[in-house]
Amino acid sequence: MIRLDTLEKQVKSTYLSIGSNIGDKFKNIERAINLLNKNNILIDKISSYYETPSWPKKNFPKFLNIVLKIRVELSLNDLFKIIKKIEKQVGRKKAPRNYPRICDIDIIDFKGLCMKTKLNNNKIETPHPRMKNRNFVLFPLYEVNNTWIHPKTKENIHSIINQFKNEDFSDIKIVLI
Ligand code: PH2
Ligand code: MG
Ligand code: MG
Repeated sequence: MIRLDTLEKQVKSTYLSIGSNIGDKFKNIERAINLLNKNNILIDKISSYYETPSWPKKNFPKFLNIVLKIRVELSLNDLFKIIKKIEKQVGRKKAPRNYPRICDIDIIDFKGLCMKTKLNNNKIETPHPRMKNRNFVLFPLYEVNNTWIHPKTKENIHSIINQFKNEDFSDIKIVLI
């Protein structure tokens, strides 16, 4: 007999990063989670809330970041569309790259696949091309799956985190809500 958990494992997990550094950052992230739920996105795990300086401009307000482990049967483009809709619903406005934002949702890993697509003016790439040196992605990702493997480089999450500088460890704090 096929056990149900064996079947479920066949739907490979997807990982999202949510960040906010304007207003009530915790509430903004909570709203994004509620809206993902309303869009039938199944959330398996939610990491702790992590506070880090804004990268690359440390003089911008600090970020609150989390990672979600989710399961979706959507295509990458359809997931991207839902995410963009939710960012707007939470209140995101157009701003230059890396500027403060109410809600940013990034696809970190889509079902362990390596893909590049374009939707309107947006380039979509998975795994996220700049994730490897971001402590605010890797630490919460480690918390939701400590056996995660980078789909492109095949490195495990331990060796990626081991390449971090001292600053990457001292700059990040878990925020108790
Ligand atoms: N997101 C960015 C740019 N810089 N810095 C932190 N700490 N957290 C983020 O989520 C973040 C950032 C672009 O989306
Ligand atoms: Mg981002
Ligand atoms: Mg983004």
